[in-house]
Amino acid sequence: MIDGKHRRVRVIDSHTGGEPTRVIVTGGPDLGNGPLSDRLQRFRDEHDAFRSAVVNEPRGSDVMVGALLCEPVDPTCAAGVIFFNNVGYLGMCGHGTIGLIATLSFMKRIEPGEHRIETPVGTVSAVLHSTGEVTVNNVASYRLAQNVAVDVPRYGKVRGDVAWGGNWFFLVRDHHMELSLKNIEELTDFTWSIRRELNPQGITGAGNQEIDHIEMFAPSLLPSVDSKNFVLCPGKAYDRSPCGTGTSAKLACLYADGKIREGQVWKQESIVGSVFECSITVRGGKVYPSIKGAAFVNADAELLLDPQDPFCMGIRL
Ligand code: PYC
Repeated sequence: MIDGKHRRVRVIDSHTGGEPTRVIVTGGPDLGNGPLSDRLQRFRDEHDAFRSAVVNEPRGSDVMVGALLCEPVDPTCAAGVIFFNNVGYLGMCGHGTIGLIATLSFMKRIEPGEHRIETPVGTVSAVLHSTGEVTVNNVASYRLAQNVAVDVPRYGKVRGDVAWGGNWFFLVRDHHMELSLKNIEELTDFTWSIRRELNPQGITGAGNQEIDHIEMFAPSLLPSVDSKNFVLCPGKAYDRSPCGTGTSAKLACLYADGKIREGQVWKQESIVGSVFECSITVRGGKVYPSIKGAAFVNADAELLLDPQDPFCMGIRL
């Protein structure tokens, strides 16, 4: 909606385990009604400034993940969604899907039960529980390469697995760092240094796709929680949640190593102490992770885009 001076964009903000999601309810770009992957391409090619306006400073922050609510192609789906961040677009987003479902419930568009959601990388389903928690049944996840070595300046050879969980991840195999908030700068420097070396050293996801998320693990100190992680996102912000797609990639690796069986619960703690409860099902030889967490709506607002504002479309990175 445009009021003469401002373009108005209705957003609903939430956070999932500390990681924010900003759902664009109205006022977003018209991307047509083709498949979500085509609409993502159009978003990227024709409306990238809108992405920056919503999630970058001064309205947003490096950690904000945007979610453009779309009409689904398949009428049996509750919604379509395109996720984006401070530097680009995400195939899928686990914490963001939990945030989206909590938002649709807040808007009274859905009731507890199972809902299908279209994303650019395929249709996922999500169960809204009567407690308000959400279980996301993610896309098939898999390990592409095991024990890959990358030479990292100042750190030497680092080994890890390359896996898909809806985004591409490099899962660091061994390190000697403590995963705690007081070490954020060191953890960011280490993982960013790895990230910068992957492409130049020919380490990519399938079809040469860039690996844009780096993940580290350590034992959790919380009772009955299996693991704690640190996840570096594409724009150098770290995920405050345990990262739904990153945990999916981890589950695929655990299954490939025979360390988790179908139905077994795996609890993943984030660097800020939030926890996702996860499991896998195996169908047709493929691993399908389920990620359970909770999101809290914390704003229902209108963004005002003033064409006279020199930073109207955000400070672009
Ligand atoms: O939860 O999948 C996720 C995610 C990806 C990037 C930030 N969160």
